[in-house]
Amino acid sequence: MTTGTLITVAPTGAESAKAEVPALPVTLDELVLTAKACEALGAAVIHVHIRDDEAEPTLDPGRLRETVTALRESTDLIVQLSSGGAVTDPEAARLAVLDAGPDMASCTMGTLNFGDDVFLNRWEFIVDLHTRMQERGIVPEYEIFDLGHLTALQRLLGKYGLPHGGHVHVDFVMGVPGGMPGTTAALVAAHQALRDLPAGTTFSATGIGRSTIPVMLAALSAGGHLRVGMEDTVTYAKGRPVESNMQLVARAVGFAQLAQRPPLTTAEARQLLGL
Ligand code: KMH
Ligand code: ZN
Repeated sequence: MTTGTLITVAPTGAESAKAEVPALPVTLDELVLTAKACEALGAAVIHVHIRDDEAEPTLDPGRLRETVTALRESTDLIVQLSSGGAVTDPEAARLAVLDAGPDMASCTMGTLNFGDDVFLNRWEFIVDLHTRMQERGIVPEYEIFDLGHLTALQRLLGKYGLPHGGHVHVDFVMGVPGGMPGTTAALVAAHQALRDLPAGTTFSATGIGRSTIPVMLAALSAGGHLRVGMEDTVTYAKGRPVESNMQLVARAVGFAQLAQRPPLTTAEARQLLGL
């Protein structure tokens, strides 16, 4: 059944430097303003990475709690904290993200080369994240950077049970150097592999860099949902830097409307995700 489109904004990430991408929201004020504007445009979920006073990525527990509180006070967005952090973050700090009490947290389903770095996600770490989220009533978004990550998810759910709320939602993060490419063919392969997951599993997709548009179009036509934002895309079109996260959300909303799958409200999104 075709539904409306769940739109997630990933406004900051851990990879771009503020000095090189001045429009990147890095302070709490910038993040809250971005969140409010993206919600007004049609976003329902915000995938959050935060920065310190020097605009460097941080998993500082106090800042994370303050961020969750501020986003809840100012918006009705579903607050999804990144447990991925930066490639340099230790496992303990990534697990401690859950202490900030978000609605959702990401859970990456395997290790991969990440450009010149390695994004380490050991099996035991994944199990820890999954089971701690079950215990605390936090809904995971399983991040799928490669096809094998879906097999790992099937194994995880088979051994440790469904996530809190009972609904499984995955996000295909496509086009990372080291992961699956951001192509229609790869999206179709990933979509087909969802057959091995529980009935009703939903997916979002995002394409890094220039793969953002092909992935968005393929996801919409396959019944999927969309993640956009400056975590993944800092160039709007050839030679045109992204001006703001709102520009990317507005484009995604436009595509979703053209596909006759308009953005889900935050209430509809909570229902879809089992929140
Ligand atoms: N920054 C990447 C190393 C996530 O948020 O869970 C990991 C990432 C995935 O962005
Ligand atoms: Zn992220």
